[in-house]
Amino acid sequence: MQLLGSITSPFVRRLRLYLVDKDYEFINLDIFAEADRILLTKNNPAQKIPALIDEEQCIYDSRVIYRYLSEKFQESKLSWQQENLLTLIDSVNDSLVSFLLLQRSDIDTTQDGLFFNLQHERVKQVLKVLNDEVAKGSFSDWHYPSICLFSLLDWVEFRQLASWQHFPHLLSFYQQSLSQKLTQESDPRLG
Ligand SMILES: N[C@@H](CCC(=O)N[C@@H](CS)C(=O)NCC(=O)O)C(=O)O
Repeated sequence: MQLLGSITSPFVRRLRLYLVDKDYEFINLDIFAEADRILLTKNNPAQKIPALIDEEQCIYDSRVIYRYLSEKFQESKLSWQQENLLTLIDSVNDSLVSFLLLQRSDIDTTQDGLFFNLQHERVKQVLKVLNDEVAKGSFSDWHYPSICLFSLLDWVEFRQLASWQHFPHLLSFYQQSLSQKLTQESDPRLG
């Protein structure tokens, strides 16, 4: 199995953390460089990372890749509540990936405009809910939703796209997660 991705992507890191004890090859791409872009496009026409290659099978999108892998390893399915938590985490991730690309296109993401205001509102609202969910114990095990939440929080801090450190439960969850296997080695700051 090969996982196409990058060291900096939070969507890729979640799968690297999930696959910690599994046998696979991580292929680190620079998705904006021509040669790597050709490889990416060949394996995922949507031109996004991650993509997973398992013999003849190629799977796109971290959510679908997780489903594929958890079936392959015969693990139990996520509950609907956990699926909703993943949707919340992905919504913040997607908004902030858009912001990062806008910033790299020299667009001011702090401006007062519908698109920008909607993303800011979503990020604020969802982080608050995730903080409450940590307090309720929804992330007390190091399962896939926890891996995804940690990957998001660390990436947001690394890219300085929003602040979440004032949420006490998110902060203690983050600090505790740093002791999990591979979290240091998969640090996006190494990318
Ligand atoms: N829903 C996708 C999102 C993946 C995604 O947005 N990946 C980013 C890197 S963090 C990407 O490839 N962006 C390239 C682009 O938007 O052109 C997933 O969960 O895999």
